[in-house]
Amino acid sequence: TQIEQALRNAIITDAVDVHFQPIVRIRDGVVVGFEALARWRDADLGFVSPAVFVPLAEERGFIDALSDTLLRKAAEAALSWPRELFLSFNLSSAQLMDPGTSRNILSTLSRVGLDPRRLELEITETAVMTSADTAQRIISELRASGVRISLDDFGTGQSSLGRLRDFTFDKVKIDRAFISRITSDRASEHIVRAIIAMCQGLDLSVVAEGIEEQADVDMLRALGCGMGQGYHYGRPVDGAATLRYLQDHY
Ligand code: G
Ligand code: G
Ligand code: MN
Ligand code: NA
Repeated sequence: TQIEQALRNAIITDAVDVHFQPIVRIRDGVVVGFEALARWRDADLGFVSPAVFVPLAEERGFIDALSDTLLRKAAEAALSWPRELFLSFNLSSAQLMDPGTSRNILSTLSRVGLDPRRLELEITETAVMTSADTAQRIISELRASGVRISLDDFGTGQSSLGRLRDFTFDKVKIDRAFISRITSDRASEHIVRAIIAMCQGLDLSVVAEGIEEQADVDMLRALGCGMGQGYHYGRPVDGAATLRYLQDHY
């Protein structure tokens, strides 16, 4: 298809870009890391969402090439940051079915020169479920090298709680569906409260996604949530704007 050919071409010509969104310590608003988010604008197609082109690359079998180039760019950017903030990078489900993934990631990091302890990989419940044994092996190999693993979009997948028992994660990212209603809907507030308490008991870090208002911050601070992310703190922006953001924020 046209879009597939354009995407393959964009990978070869290094035209797929990475933006970064701040992740902040809620207690004091200090920036602790950034999530890398793929961005692609094609001359003919215009902006294409990663929600479209990532699944396409998975389906057509070139997600490794796409992810390699994105991780390389993201890791290079992370090296230019003035502090040793962590880099959070999304892994797709197809990558968790491929036994070569851990080696690919570690070799990209080593080529760029980014310490694996600065990398966090975001995976979803659906992804770990589809190929549990392979996923578990990939996760173990990466964690053994110091890479941390985040469970993304937490609360929206299937059998979330069992995943926390069976797999080894470092962090949980509470899906923004809960955060967007946290000040208006008592059920969402109770669910978020329970997730935070559970994470404390399991010794997992927790990030609230989709924070858009100061009222959300106030509530999450009262609930003892460690980290937050969302438009309230900053939208995803390109590498240069990320450096400027870091000059203006702690
Ligand atoms: O930033 P945005 O809302 O457009 O992202 C849409 C979806 O694409 C999100 O689910 C996000 O996790 C995913 N995504 C963004 N960048 C990457 C990437 O580099 N790799 C993978 N696998 N998914 C990504
Ligand atoms: O699936 P994942 O959580 O990786 O997707 C992250 C996506 O959420 C990014 O595409 C980003 O653009 C989007 N996002 C980040 N912060 C906010 C926010 O505060 N509100 C909304 N609606 N979307 C957000
Ligand atoms: Mn994510
Ligand atoms: Na998420």
